[in-house]
Amino acid sequence: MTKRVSLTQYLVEQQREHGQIPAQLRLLIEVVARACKRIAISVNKGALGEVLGSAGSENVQGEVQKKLDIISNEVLIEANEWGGHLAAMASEEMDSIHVVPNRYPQGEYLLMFDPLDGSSNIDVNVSIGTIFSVLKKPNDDPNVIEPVSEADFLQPGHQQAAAGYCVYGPQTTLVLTVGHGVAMFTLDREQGSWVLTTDKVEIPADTKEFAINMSNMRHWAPPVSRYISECLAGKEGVRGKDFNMRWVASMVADVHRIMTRGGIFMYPWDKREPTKPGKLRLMYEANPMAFLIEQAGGMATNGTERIMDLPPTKLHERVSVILGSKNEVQRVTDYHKEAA
Ligand code: AHM
Ligand code: MG
Repeated sequence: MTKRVSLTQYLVEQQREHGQIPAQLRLLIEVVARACKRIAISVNKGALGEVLGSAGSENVQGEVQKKLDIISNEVLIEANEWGGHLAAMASEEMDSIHVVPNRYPQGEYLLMFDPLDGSSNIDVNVSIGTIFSVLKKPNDDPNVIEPVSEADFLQPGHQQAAAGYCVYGPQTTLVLTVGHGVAMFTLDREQGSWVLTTDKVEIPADTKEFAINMSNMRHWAPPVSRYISECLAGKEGVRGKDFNMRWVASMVADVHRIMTRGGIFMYPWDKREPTKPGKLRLMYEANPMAFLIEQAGGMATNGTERIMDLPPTKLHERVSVILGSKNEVQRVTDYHKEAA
């Protein structure tokens, strides 16, 4: 029988090999992974756990919150606030940052999350997920402990210490990077443990599969329309090959497919909301996914710039997202540059 490697063992070995996973970061990742197990239990119960449907409230972006959005947010906060590894948290579902209460020790990390991505898929029993990103609290003077503020979170994605997502689908899978490649862990439900099932994930540079919400076609910018129409033209067109389309409408599930077999995912800026840079959130969705995608050999841009180099100006900032197989993302990015 092959030896099973647990999440803890993987992290310990990463630390030995690269010496860059401080104990606090290891603890943080394990706590997030444990919270994801609890969220998975609620997701699996569905109607039996009375967790489906709307909570009757709206988040800061004016989106209707589902019961599971709120439950997942609370699970992540409760699990993380007492361990001493965090200074503060920020979530897609909260207006402002949640500073670790005084009764607990303050750690040096900042955690950001989209507690339950793909909310529109909750009630229809389609894959959903949790996305998270970890930054270090900036500290100019090690002798002075500054109170944590929202400005501490506004760091570009390339400064992330770790990022990951958990997909609640037919299997519950945790996908993680601490900056040395990407690893996937599958939840063994009987044992309650995360088992390493794929190490060193590699996204093929070429693909014949794209993911975009086609119903927005009439609103797209010309470079996006150009790219997709060339894909749709198939073998007879300039690309000379047939493309397939897949769209789950849960970013986690769409990105997970790309992590598994390649592809390109786009949620580009469109004319519906001309003044907003895009729909997806930079801090909770785009940056962590961009970090994972790049660590697996892929590419992530907003059409013109690398997502992880964008300087955030506010917590709930939105961004245009194009990510996945390198050669395709490069092509769409080139189309944007040519059109500029
Ligand atoms: P959410 O965080 O409220 O669930 O919104 C994000 C989701 C993404 O997972 C997905 O890519 C996108 O919204 C789908 O949006 P739409 O169906 O409006 O095109
Ligand atoms: Mg989301």
